[in-house]
Amino acid sequence: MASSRKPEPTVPTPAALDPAESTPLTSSLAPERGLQTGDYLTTAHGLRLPDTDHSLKAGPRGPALMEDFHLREKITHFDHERIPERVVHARGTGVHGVFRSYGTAASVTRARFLAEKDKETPVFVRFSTVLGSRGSADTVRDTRGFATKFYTDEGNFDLVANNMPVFFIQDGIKFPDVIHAAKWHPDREIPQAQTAHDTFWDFVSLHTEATHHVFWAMSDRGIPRSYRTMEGFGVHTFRLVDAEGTSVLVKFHWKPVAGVHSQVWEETQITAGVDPDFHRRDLTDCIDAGLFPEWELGIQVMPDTPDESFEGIDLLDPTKIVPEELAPVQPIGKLTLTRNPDNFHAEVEQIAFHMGNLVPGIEVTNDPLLQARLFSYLDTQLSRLGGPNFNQLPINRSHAPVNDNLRDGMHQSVVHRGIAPYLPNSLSQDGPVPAGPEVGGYVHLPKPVQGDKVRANPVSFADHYSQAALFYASLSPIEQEHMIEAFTFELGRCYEQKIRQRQLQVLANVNTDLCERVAAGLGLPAPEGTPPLNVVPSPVLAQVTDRVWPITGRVVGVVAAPGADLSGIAKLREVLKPQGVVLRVIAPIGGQLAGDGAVEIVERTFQTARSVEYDAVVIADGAGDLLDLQLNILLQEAFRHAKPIGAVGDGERLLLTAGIDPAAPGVLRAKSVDDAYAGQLAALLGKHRVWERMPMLRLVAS
Ligand code: HDE
Repeated sequence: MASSRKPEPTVPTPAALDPAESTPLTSSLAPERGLQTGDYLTTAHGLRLPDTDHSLKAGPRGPALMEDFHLREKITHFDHERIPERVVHARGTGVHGVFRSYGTAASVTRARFLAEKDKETPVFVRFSTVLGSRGSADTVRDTRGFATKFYTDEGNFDLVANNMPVFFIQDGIKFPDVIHAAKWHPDREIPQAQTAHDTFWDFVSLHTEATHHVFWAMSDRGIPRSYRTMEGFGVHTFRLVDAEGTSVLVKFHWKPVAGVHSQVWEETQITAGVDPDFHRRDLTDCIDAGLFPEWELGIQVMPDTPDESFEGIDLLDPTKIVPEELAPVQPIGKLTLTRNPDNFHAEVEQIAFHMGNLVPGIEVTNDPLLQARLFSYLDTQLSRLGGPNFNQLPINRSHAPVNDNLRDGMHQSVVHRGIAPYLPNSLSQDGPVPAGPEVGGYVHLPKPVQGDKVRANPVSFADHYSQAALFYASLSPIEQEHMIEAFTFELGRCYEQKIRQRQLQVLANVNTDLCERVAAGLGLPAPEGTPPLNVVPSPVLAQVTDRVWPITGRVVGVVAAPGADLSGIAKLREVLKPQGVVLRVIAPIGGQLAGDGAVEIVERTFQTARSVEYDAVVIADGAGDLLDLQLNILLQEAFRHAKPIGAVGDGERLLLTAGIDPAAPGVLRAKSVDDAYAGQLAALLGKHRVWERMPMLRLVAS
């Protein structure tokens, strides 16, 4: 059959915008669709098949016949459908998009996709968690991967980033160790996708260079609301080179246009059970609805000095950031994600990123973590994708012409011609010739290299605490509270007292108050430490600020019932839909609600709705007398998770039924919905959560 089917509606598409408006901007796999042609079912080699439901047997009750080639082909292929999951970052999802350069990087790099103004480059982005297996939940506490393949016309450039700007270790040789410690215990393969266990805390308390990354992981950055609301960081320092051969050192940043937002801890745990695909669904739903997520790519630019340091910060140390106050992030382009994959295996599973996929004008530095990555990403694909020809897979193919002398190997799909795949040769008529810089050849900047052979770190790598202290001091009070709770929870889940004590000692060397409060939660004495003095915060690191963010892709649950005021719901939608907000009606039973000539489709019932799906919940007028335990739980959770709550008309009565104080912060009451009311709700959504409610909730809890 023809393969141009519409995507299956596995979930209700957010009704905010017409999916037909979501025009794909890129189509890197288009030619491959031609491999499935014709109208009839066939074998893999094109033989038409009349029946695929009955194996060939010796009589209807007899054994299957060995000669049944169709049975054998079908079962054999099925038996080999799975490939090894990634050794880290196994759980993830990916989408297509486009990167448009502002041209502002022209002064520092000759990479054309960055330097040329308004140049559009197709991309594929894969987001991931690090620790869990392929089927694990999206909302666990973890670092997130944010890997981008730019299909530039000078070859592929891969920016394999994370949502945290630092890493656990300073030298890649420790990577197997940190991952062995952070993943499940090898005897029973538990816990899945968790850092709250002994081996993780054993490792990080013994390897104190991990402290800064641990602080990021225990912060709200470890539990993002959405992939759309995460920053991305290249972590390492890279070297950019312009056409004259002048170089600068840079750090790459992805800044989400929607802002940086997180879930709260209890919410993540409920989400992991209710909808393990929460982040994947959120991303694909938004793209299907034409609500394209966007990020700005920015660079911090530092001089390329012989000591590769800036303001006393060693730029080769991947456990250190350069505060943006010292080197501002300069925007150089915009990423827009526009199209979901057609086939998860072919695109998301088979994409292979590699730190060595560079283009002229972008170079690596001697960061010892980056150096090990340059080996690992190529190597890991050999077992994951089964051989050296994975670059021929459609999703990995360069959009620039490829003319290599690599030959043969497993899964070779190119019919190479010619007899002399080597250089120089005197036999090829049309073989490749070496490309000098004048025709875009990649020529490494001739940096001098020298040194004694040693297994050692630079002295500057020895400071493990000052930037963790800087990060903690930069957070808003509510984020600091969350971090204290996170440390207390995670260490509370360890069995070994010595590990807790050792980690408390680490905390004592970062911040005394934090250490004392975590120790109090664990019922342990707080050790004495030597925390850094005169810590200068970097306010830009806080995610809870006064800023109001775009609310594209936010979901509002509207509780309604037969007889509810449907015109109020329509008014709410009229104001919020143009801002990209999706309204979902929740009612006692499915179907639709009708009245006064209006109709509302019920998307969730009290049985199928859970609070975690919504960024805000509004009770419509006429729903005030509903009595339902599940509904009460939904409202209580939304309230506990600091989400804006609305109560229109008699809706306030339902709040009281659920035990919610109608006068609490972030509870919007009104007789009816008008522009001003909808605007207030939009403003609360734009601040993500009603954090003012949190201290009150803590008082109730204690
Ligand atoms: Fe990775 N990492 N990594 N990593 N990493 C992989 O490559 C590795 C590191 C990151 O969506 C693997 O193809 C080493 C830092 C992302 O396909 C593997 C070291 C950062 C992804 C690998 C690091 C990352 C990976 C597993 C220390 C942030 C997912 C599958 C020297 C800047 C890519 C694969 C995707 C994946 C090795 C450290 C990000 C094994 C040895 C630092 C986003 O090659």
